Amino acid sequence: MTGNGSGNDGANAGPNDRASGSGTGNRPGGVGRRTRVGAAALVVLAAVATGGTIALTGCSSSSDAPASGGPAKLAVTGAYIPRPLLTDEAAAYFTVTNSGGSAAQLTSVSSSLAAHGTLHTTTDDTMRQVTSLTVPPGGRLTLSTGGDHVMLETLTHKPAVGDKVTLTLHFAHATPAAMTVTVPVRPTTYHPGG
Ligand SMILES: [Cu+2]
Repeated sequence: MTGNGSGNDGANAGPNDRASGSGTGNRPGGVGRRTRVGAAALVVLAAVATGGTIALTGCSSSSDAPASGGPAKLAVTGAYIPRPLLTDEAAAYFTVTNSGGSAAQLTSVSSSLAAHGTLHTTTDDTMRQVTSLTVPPGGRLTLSTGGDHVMLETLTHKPAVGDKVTLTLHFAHATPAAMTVTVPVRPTTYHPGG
């Protein structure tokens, strides 16, 4: 930019505008009332124009977000406890199905049969305690012999085949957060469907 005079318009207009606005102080009351009516009419027109704009905006902003992320919806099936050979611990197996849209975690299991329960995975025939097991959305968590399982420790008594044992499963990211199931004690060598 070189100072060739084209930027002078704004600088010259400022003082003139301020001078022309100085005569508004001595307006009679009647004129003021007429001015308010005119202003009200302008407000109505503005509202109509604005309303049309809002309606158009509303139509164009509709979106079809994917229906993912619904809550986890869990069901427990096929639970059983093989009759333990030892008196101090037993295993528990079951399947948790998740028909919802979000993952949930099995975080602990408590039982009328044991002082406490722990969650284990099995890798290369080695059990490892874990703090949670995931139930994937639209999928299932299967606890079975040689795989993921619950260990019930410090048994209150040694159960017999045919006994019923209460298990309460505690979940994170699921409603309800706990589910109680009645579980049969099966023969030690029992396998589901076999
Ligand atoms: Cu174990």
